[in-house]
Amino acid sequence: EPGPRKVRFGSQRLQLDETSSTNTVAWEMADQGRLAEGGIVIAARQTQGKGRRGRRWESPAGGLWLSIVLYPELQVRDVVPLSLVFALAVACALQRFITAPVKVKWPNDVLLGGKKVAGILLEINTEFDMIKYVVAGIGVNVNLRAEDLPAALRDQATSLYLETGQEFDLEAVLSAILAELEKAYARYLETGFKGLRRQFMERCAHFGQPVTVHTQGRDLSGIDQGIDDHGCLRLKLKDGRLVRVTAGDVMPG
Ligand code: BTX
Repeated sequence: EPGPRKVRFGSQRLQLDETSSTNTVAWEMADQGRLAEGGIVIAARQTQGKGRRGRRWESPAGGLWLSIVLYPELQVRDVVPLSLVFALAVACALQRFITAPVKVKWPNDVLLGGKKVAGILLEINTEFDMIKYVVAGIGVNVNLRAEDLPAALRDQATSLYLETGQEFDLEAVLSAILAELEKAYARYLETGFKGLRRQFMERCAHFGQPVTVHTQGRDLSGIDQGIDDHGCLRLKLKDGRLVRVTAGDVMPG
């Protein structure tokens, strides 16, 4: 049968107790050809968990901290929207466990009660515009207690435990996440962002609301108009102009 090959997520698994960053470990393994496509590196704790733009990601025990390696036959510009595709998949997976709505915030966050419960960090290794591999890092605050997070983060970060008062089985949450990621990835390879757009629109955090987007060193304020077929954020500026943003940080207001 021709058509896109199906990648199994979690086909290979390296389980670590503590590491600097699962993205760093997965990157090195992929470089050495030691991680099959869909293979994961997962750690109970990270000492140097990474967010985007050199930011830190708090990764104490009680969360899911994992990285998946992929070898997509795609252009770099078509790989970038994967952070949103994966955020959506994680949101769908978490929704299986809780009733409160799980939202997605462009381009890579998963929100619960308006606070960040999970994040995606996509790192792409390219050579002359060709993709060698992609490492998709996924962090989910599952059973974190308030005291597991620095005080400064408590009004913007949450966990499944903090929102529900319940503890969740990490392996069960992990299987749900891997299943949803696998499904979303296959769908994306088949249809591009188009096939996922509706699902995203149903889960997006700030649609129709005023937001400020920090992008390329400046702030753009306007109304969130959702995303286009390429996964770009559409923003209607105060002067009525419609702009598309490919990367940035969104804040409400
Ligand atoms: P981001 O740059 O969108 O978000 C980072 C920001 O989120 C931080 O600056 C801080 O304000 C806040 N933050 C830090 N830690 C947490 C937390 N545990 N929960 C909620 N908010 C937090 C998001 O980057 C991408 C995160 C990916 C993390 C995974 S974990 C496995 C893999 N390995 C690795 O080093 N990173 C990825």
